[in-house]
Amino acid sequence: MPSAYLPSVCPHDCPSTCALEVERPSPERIGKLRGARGNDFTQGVICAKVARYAERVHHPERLTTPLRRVGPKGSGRFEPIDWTTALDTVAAAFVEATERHGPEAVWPYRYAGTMGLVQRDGLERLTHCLGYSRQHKTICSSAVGAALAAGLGAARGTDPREIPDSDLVVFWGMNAAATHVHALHLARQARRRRDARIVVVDPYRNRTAELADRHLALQPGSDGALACAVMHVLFRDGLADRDYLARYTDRPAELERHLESRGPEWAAPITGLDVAEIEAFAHEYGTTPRSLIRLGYGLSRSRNGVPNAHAVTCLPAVTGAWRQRGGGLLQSNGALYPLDTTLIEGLDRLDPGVRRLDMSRIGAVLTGDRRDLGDGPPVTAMLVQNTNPAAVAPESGRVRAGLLRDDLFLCVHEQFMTDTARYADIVLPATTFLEHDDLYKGGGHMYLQVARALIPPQGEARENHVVVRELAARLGAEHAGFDMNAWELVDATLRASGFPDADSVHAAGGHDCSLPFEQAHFLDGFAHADGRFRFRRTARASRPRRHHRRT
Ligand SMILES: Nc1nc2c(c(=O)[nH]1)N[C@H]1C(S)=C(S)[C@@H](COP(=O)(O)OP(=O)(O)OC[C@H]3O[C@@H](n4cnc5c(=O)[nH]c(N)nc54)[C@H](O)[C@@H]3O)O[C@H]1N2
Ligand SMILES: Nc1nc2c(c(=O)[nH]1)N[C@H]1C(S)=C(S)[C@@H](COP(=O)(O)OP(=O)(O)OC[C@H]3O[C@@H](n4cnc5c(=O)[nH]c(N)nc54)[C@H](O)[C@@H]3O)O[C@H]1N2
Ligand code: SF4
Ligand SMILES: [Mo]
Repeated sequence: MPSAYLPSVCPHDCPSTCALEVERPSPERIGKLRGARGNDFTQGVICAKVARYAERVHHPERLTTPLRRVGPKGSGRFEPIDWTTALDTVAAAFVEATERHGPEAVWPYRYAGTMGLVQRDGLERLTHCLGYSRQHKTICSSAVGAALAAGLGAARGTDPREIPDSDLVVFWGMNAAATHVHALHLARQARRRRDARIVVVDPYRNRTAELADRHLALQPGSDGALACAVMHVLFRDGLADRDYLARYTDRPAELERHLESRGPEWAAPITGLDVAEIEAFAHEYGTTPRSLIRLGYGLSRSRNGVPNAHAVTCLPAVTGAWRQRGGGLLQSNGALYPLDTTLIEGLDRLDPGVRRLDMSRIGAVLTGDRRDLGDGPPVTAMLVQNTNPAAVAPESGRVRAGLLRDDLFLCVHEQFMTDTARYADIVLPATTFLEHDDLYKGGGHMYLQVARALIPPQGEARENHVVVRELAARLGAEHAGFDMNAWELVDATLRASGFPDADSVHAAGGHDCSLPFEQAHFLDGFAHADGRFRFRRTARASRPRRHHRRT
């Protein structure tokens, strides 16, 4: 008898957030995974990595019991212990750090190993309830996020389901062939249907550039110069939509004057591109009404990522491509989901007076850099969930030096013995998304989705939410969020936010949060008080917002 396929949602930090169908050959085992055919964004497509996820879930190297370090730090020598002992040890270490240095000596550290809101963000609730050091989440998207806030006023844009109606798709700082296969899939539909052209703006000839019609291989960090030169040509050659500019933007005349001295000759030496290449691209962009920029995260990787990304977002405001179906820009649709996450994150207990440490500076923080610590205490205790900073955080030498500190207590909750887990004093085994319930926003699309556990936890693995609850109980943290299980939290969060309840969203295979065309394309105004796109970034808007969320 063929085994049934059950619904789930991919938890990876990927704009596709696929609706999945998961084969379950027996109640304990996962078989094949495929994209949900009924979902008009996923369209039955998933990446090779997740199609073979059974290999990860049932991998012989999965962590299956709590472990205690027995050798020197970083030696990788551990012995199995029971959960009660493990959690008691973590709680005792947090109490000791608090008694010695105050609660800011404890730094719960997390990122996006899972994008499920309950399992990803629940650690915030423990943090806020106990006054532990907060975390500034800078490692991925803060620069492009700030650029969207500055120009558009919100992190949202063209519905990606319009991509097949585009005549020109520009992948700008996004290697879609590897990182967002669905955007490429949709662009190829446009190519087949309408002869649409695909352009890639990327310093590197990546897989996406290989299959593009045009590849602008600019110098890293020079996107602002290219965007200025393109806009210069648009104004110069009558390709700017002056009616649109007057109606929808803040200071088009000032912008035009600013660009007078910033043409292709000016930009060529900065970007490393030929004048002719810039002219050709500017004309192609300016003469194709249905032009869509799919802006990726690549620009976020440089110090000047905010002005560069903001300059790119100015392009459709100059041509008025926002007026067109299949036109405009999409970086993230994170703002489509107006969720009240108070219960999950314990926002009602957030004290803005508690210090917030920059996650990308973990090496500096752990090696006692006063620029990060200020007058505050050192960090002497950590719980790491959903991230592997020893491998992914900048200045890895300093990160490792910090993690090796004898006076640092480190607990890592993981599915596998990662680089970071190897430095831990206590390692806790974590479930995968197929073993727990959660709620997911689609950053690159428009569906809010929920998923239920399909198999029991492997070995003694426990979900993040359970670990957070168990620690809360031991540390005396009280909050309604600790009294619910994950599904109850999902349900209560949906209800508090005015969405259908969790069972209904589950039964419907997701909830479409897309906006009508007029709103999605900002034809009713951009998301600033005056409704205008801002060419000028105000000092305030150019900084990441305090609670800016990545999606
Ligand atoms: N050199 C280099 N560094 C980079 C980048 C790069 O391209 N190159 N990219 C940067 C970017 S964009 C990002 S977003 C970061 C990403 O860096 P990380 O946040 O470290 O991302 P992941 O590797 O996706 O996830 C980290 C861990 O989470 C674990 N995990 C998954 N699900 C769960 C769960 O439910 N519970 C628990 N407890 N653990 C779970 C996984 O096993 C994995 O080891 O790296 C940044 N750093
Ligand atoms: N298979 C797979 N998919 C993933 C991930 C993964 O680890 N594996 N990670 C996920 C995560 S966390 C994220 S954030 C996304 C990121 O996915 P993308 O948005 O594609 O971002 P990156 O891969 O960081 O960089 C994209 C491209 O930007 C280019 N780039 C670098 N600097 C610049 C610049 O200054 N200007 C321009 N124009 N381009 C530049 C790089 O050469 C790269 O080809 O992918 C997600 N998808
Ligand atoms: S494409 Fe992205 S969201 Fe879809 S299955 Fe792969 S990692 Fe998950
Ligand atoms: Mo990322």
